[in-house]
Order: sequence, then structure tokens, then C-alpha cells
Amino acid sequence: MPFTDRARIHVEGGHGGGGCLSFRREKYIPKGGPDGGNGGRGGDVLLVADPEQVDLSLFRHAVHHKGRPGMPGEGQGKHGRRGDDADVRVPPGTRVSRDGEEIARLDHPGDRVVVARGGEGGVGNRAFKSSTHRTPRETVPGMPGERAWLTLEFVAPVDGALVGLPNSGKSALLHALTGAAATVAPYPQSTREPAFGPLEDEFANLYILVDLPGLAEDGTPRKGDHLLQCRGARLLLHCVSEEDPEPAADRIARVREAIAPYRADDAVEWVIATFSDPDHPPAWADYAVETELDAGIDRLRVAIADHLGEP
Ligand SMILES: Nc1nc2c(ncn2[C@@H]2O[C@H](COP(=O)(O)OP(=O)(O)O)[C@@H](O)[C@H]2O)c(=O)[nH]1
Ligand SMILES: [Mg+2]
Repeated sequence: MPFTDRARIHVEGGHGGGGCLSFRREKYIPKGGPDGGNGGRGGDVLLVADPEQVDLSLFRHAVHHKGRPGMPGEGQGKHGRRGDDADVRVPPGTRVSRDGEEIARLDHPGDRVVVARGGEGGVGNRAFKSSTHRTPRETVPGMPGERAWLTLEFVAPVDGALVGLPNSGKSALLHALTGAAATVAPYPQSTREPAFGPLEDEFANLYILVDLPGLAEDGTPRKGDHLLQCRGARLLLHCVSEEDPEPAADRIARVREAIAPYRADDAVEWVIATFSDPDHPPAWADYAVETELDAGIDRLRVAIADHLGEP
């Protein structure tokens, strides 16, 4: 299943159970009083942050989520049971919006939020009895639950993100830094999926890096890009190939513009020259690597860990 960081789901609270119309029937008592009970409330739909979920791919097929209906009231004054809630499990790091407005964030495991309330249960005829109204026949039906279309957005908990144009050496660098196997190939757009890799420092601290292949050659986001994942990163490693004949400044500007809407405002960006010589980095770069020769990788790894390890 491809990595999924956006989903649309429909949620609907359970219908409230109906109020009951009933009169007591007992032997030798011809006209028993009203005894219809109330209906139970419908179940709510909740989103629950569950660390076992790693993305939103479940919701490619599971679109509709409903609370269970409340049970109707019964005779002998019995109230209907409340409908069960529907717990919809999302990965921690999920934001929820409705009509373009954020309504909830589930950042930590166990966070939960009601997104559609179940309908109120109805009222049975017993509740309408009074000294002047001894045989009420009125009842109130159960109410429908709330419904809504919601947009879910998931940002994976990463520390750093590798961004850049196709063929700028992102996947090769992720592999060199973390050992994670992202597809490395000498043709653009060979990878469509973000790849995650753990960078380990000398104290066995782990920092998660993600390779984001979302940009096209011209710097525009491609369909199915996962640039949203930039938002989680505190450090952006902007890979720029020194082999490319187009001026680096132009390419750098293009990528910055493309990721601007997604990146966290306080994220730090480093320009990493790839296909380069770590001993003679170009003026426009913060770091330089020659990934094929494993040159400059250790220095960069230490710098990344130092930066991310700062409180
Ligand atoms: N010589 C050299 N080749 C590299 C370097 N970085 C990447 N490559 C090669 O360039 C091609 C594209 O790299 P890749 O990591 O797939 O680029 P991506 O599209 O940004 O992920 C692959 O064949 C890599 O092996 C580098 O620093 N030096
Ligand atoms: Mg790649």
C-alpha cells in the first residue's frame, strides 16, 4: 500500500433510538398507565490516536464511519440502550479539518476527539404522563446523528527531510547517511514514495530522516507528492547536484518556492552540494558530499546529529 498522508472520510453519529408508545397491561387492570420508555442515544464517532497506525492508507477504502444506533425504548418503562461509539484509529500526528478549517489535532498516542455526535434518543409516552394527561399517546422519535466530511492529514514524526529536484542525490544520500534503502537510480522520478531512514549518532540516539521525492524537474509538486511531510522536519537537507549545468542559485530558488507552503517556519535549511568535493565545497553550499565515494558523509552525519540533538 503506498504511503498515504491525506484522506477524506465521512463520519456519522448513530441514530437515536425511538421513544416507545406503550400502556401497562396487567391482568384485571383494564386501563394501565403509559409505560413506554425512552430511546437510547446513538453512538459517537471518535478519532483515536493509535501508535500502531503508521499512515492513513487504511482510509483509501474505509471511507464511511458510523456510530451504532441507540436501541428504541420498550414497554414497562424500559429505556433503550445507548449505541456503541465507533473508534476510528489514526496515527499520532493526524490533523483533522472540516470545510477547510482545522478542528482537531491528535498528536499523542491515546489522544481522542469526538467528530460526530450520536443523535439524541427519543422520548417514550410515559414521560408525558401528568395528572391531567393520563393516557398520553405522544412520543418523540430518535434524532439522526451528526454527519460530516472530514479531511485527515498525517505528518510523520521525522526530524529531518531531504528535499531537492529529481536526480539531486536525495535517495543516495539517505542511504549513505542511514542505510535505508530508497530506490537510487540515474533517471528522474524513479522514486515516488517517501523513504524513511534512522540516522544514528555515536551515542545511539536515533533521528528519523525522510527522503521526499515530490518535486518534478521544473520544481513543481507532482501529483501524489508528499511534501506535506516537510512540515514535521526541524532540519531540511536541500540537495543540489553540482553536476547539473543550470546555475545552482536558480535551482535552489525553485525548490525553496515549492516547499515554502509546507515547511515549518522555524525549520533550518542546509544546502548540500552533491556530486561534489567535500574539500572544495561550492560557495552556495553549507556542506558538500560525493556520495559515490562516501566522501563528506561522516562529517555531515555528525553535523546533523549535533544539530538535531540540541535541546
Ligand atoms: N557521483 C555521484 N553520483 C551520485 C551522487 N548522488 C547521487 N548520485 C547518483 O545519481 C543518480 C540519482 O541519484 P538519486 O539519489 O536517485 O537522486 P534523487 O532523484 O534525488 O533521489 C543515482 O544513479 C546516484 O547513484 C553523488 O554525490 N555523486
Ligand atoms: Mg530518489
